[in-house]
Amino acid sequence: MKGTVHYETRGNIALMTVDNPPVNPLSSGVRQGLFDGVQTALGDDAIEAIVITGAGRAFIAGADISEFGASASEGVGLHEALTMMEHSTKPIVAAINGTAFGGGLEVALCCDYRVASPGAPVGLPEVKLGLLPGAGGTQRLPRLIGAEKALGFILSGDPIPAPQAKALGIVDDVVDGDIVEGGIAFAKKVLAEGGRTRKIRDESAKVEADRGNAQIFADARAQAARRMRGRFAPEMIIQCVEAAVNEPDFDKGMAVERECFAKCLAHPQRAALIHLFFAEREVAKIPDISRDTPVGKIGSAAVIGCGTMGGGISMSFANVGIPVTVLEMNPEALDKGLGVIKRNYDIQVSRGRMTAEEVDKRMSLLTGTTSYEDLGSADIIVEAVYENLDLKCEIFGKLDKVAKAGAILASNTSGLDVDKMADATSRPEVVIGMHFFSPANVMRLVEVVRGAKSSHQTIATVMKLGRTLNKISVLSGNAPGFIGNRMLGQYTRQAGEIILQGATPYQVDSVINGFGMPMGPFQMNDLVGLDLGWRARKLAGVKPEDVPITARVADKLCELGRFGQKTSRGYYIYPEGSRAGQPDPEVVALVEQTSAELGIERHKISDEEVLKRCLYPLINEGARILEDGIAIRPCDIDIVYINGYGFPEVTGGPMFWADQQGLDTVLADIKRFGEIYGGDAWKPAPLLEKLVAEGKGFGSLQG
Ligand code: 3H9
Repeated sequence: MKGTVHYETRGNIALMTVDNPPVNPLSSGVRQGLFDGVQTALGDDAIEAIVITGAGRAFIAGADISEFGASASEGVGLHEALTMMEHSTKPIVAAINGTAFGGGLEVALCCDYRVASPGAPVGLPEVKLGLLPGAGGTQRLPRLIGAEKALGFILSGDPIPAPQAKALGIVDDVVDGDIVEGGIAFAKKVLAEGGRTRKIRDESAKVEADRGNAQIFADARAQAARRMRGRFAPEMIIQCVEAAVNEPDFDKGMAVERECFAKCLAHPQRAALIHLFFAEREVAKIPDISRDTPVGKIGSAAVIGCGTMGGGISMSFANVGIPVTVLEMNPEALDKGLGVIKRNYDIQVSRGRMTAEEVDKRMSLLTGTTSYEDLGSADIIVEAVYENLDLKCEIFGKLDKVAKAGAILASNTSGLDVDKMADATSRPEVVIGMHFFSPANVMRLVEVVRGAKSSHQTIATVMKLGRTLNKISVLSGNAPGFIGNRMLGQYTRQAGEIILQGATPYQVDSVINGFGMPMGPFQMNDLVGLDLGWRARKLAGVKPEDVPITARVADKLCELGRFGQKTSRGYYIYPEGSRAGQPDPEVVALVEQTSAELGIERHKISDEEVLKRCLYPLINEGARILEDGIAIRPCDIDIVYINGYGFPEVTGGPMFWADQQGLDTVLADIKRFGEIYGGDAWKPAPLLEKLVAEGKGFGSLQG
């Protein structure tokens, strides 16, 4: 059995300490320990009250998530343990020493009283895992604090600190100092006042006051539709709280909760979101780099370039209190770049997300310079100039001359060869790629690109730095496009082909939006700017007949001055000040004309085909990326695609989604499209064929 609960007596008090490192989830041994401990205390006449606390940094982090979807677990169930507690005739005090999440808070709600350390966060984050509080939380919390507050708390899934939980009525007291002593003192006070138990299940005043108030639930549904579009769990949560309010019999409400919990448990979103929970933690683990590899301290940073990317990266450092020196080519560019940063912060102030003082503090961490000599004291220097390998190599040569010994030299490249940059220095072991995503101060993903000679310490330091910057770092091998952009290339090429063969850009985008991605490929092109590729082709002297056919429409739009959002016209028309584009019949005519020029006969393409043709090449390329060792595990690809490219969270990422579709059906479609359309995208990756032949999925490669 996993985990345990220590039982000891302190005079007339039984002290039970949950012990299941590192965060005390409710694994089999903990459930059994809770059941046995309360039973023992009830059978011991010398014991008058019980205190339950947690060992280490958590009280209880919730149910053991790794058990969901697994085969039936051993020992007593959580409900049995909670029933034992709830029927205790001796008062139980939860002494919440640290994190009390999900089932952990529900254990506390089964206790008669709750006291907490000031720093202990409490929350019901189940909704984030596609679940609902299924150990009575949806029934007990409304009885304790009323339906409206309970719904807000459960639907947000966000934890709150103990003092706020006290103000809401979730905990009875916040205790400074030793929480176990505080819990025991509270228990003694209860005993001194007559030893009354207090069962939340028997309290009905709050839910009776809410009974018949349909508005509470209408508001909750409207909020869920706005903030959690397409999610299954919120509606289940609302139905449970409705039952708590409208069903006077507590046990009948519990039955509704059980039914709704089972539906969530069986839903593919639950499996996907729990996959993501573990994946986010897994990507931090690098098989050949031990967890105790020493990491360097990053107390200061420098960023080369203060354009869109450089500015966002500089903000990311300043946001977490790391001073950063920003280098630009001349004072005008520097002023412009710093001005944009200030304006971005001011927008946050106008939206009430930041105070003017905080802006001043962050701006004071930014120092502008035009001299490389000023970068000598930085612990890390991030180069963020535009994508040109020669220029980047030249910059790395300069950095080699000024950077202090041990400083990390990173390139914010989206796909160029990091080893070439390392070769431009005398210290390739400290050179690494840090591919931020735009806007860099907002987007969570950083692809950390491992050069052939990047040292373990450099990699470990930069992976950790990502976490410090409140981002998620995924390690990629050094190959063109790394993980994300290599896959994106296949996706955008398909989208380009599909419109020439018969779909419109608007059909493609709408199918991708319907799948849950915030932007389709053409909306994304309009945002990024169609002129980037067009200009690059012109500079390189590419002849019109040599332009890839999938770029022909974009180039024609550029010839018309339609560069995308920046010119209010691209694939879409953007009315003054709007980012929501409107379809344009002229663009459809242009696409049709291009098909005719290329001799491509247009035909109707179904939405289903559009979706498969956009997404399956991602999976096929993902398999190749795994074969090539560019991504460590399938889940690394899932994290990249969700956090960098807007793949919907509820799918678990492209590789997890592929497993859920069935790799055999994915492969069959890839082969079918290959017969019809040909091309590299439809040559099945050997790994995909191997997995299908073995009857396995990408999940089998997780290790
Ligand atoms: C629930 O309770 C359902 C009930 O309502 C109904 C039941 C019927 N289970 O995050 P960390 C592992 S649903 C199993 O790096 P931190 C984690 O994988 C649950 N394992 O630490 C990692 O393993 P490894 C509702 C868990 O300090 C290690 O512990 N509860 C669980 O940054 C350390 O985790 C939640 O959703 C778990 N519940 O953050 C809480 N939790 O070292 C989920 C963690 O091998 N957990 N692990 O990679 C968290 O939010 C954070 O882990 C926490 C600690 C804030 C607790």
